Amino acid sequence: MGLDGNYKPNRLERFLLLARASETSPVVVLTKADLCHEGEARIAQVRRLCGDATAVLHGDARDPQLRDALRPWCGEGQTLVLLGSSGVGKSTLCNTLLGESAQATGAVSAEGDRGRHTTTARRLLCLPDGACIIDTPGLRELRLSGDEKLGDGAFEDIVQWAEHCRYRDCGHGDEPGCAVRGQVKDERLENYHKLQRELAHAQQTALQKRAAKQADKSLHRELKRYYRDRDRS
Ligand SMILES: Nc1nc2c(ncn2[C@@H]2O[C@H](COP(=O)(O)OP(=O)(O)O)[C@@H](O)[C@H]2O)c(=O)[nH]1
Ligand SMILES: [Mg+2]
Ligand SMILES: [Zn+2]
Repeated sequence: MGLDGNYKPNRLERFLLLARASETSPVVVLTKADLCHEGEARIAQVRRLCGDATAVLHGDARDPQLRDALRPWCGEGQTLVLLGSSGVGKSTLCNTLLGESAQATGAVSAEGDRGRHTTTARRLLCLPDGACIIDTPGLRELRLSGDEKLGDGAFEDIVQWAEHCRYRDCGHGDEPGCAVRGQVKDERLENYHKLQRELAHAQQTALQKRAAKQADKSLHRELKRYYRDRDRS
């Protein structure tokens, strides 16, 4: 994620959930540190959000220092996949890790638009220290598959606080004795609820979705009949 205009903690929470559910170890790389004045505060926010188990690195994607910082993940037998919005510097980071310009970046060259090469497909590259890296085109959307666990990604703190709520099934809405509400920022709690709804939907089987849709339809028919009869009388 970029520390510039791309910065959005909600998106990161979603990415972390997906990474954990796929049993990969996420490493957060915050790029464009050179372009952001609020860098320090944002980095601290991301660290809090990720917890101690997830490495958070930051810097200029073109800077070899970032390659040194990523060295523990770049050895023989390791495979890396770059995930992030378009333009955050994935291909740039790839080049930095390669130490040569093997993957085109989005910089517009002197030839104008014809010189513009951005990533349109996934590419598997080999890094000097032996790891493989997959550069991907930016993701416009990331939908949960249903296998994710909310407590297993970016929301461990919420799950822990929830144990102190008065009610076991507390929804952390306006229930009395909720231990989560006072501890977690509103925006984060909202995103948690949003992802929770999305997850519940993704976990429905195709059959359940169809049944829910049928129930909606028949309710709709009932209503129509009701209004028609009422208007007649
Ligand atoms: N200033 C600055 N520019 C960056 C950084 N990372 C990437 N860029 C620039 O951002 C543009 C998009 O980078 P690119 O690697 O193609 O992004 P991708 O779509 O994620 O692969 C290019 O012009 C890069 O030179 C960074 O950390 N700092
Ligand atoms: Mg790219
Ligand atoms: Zn609660």
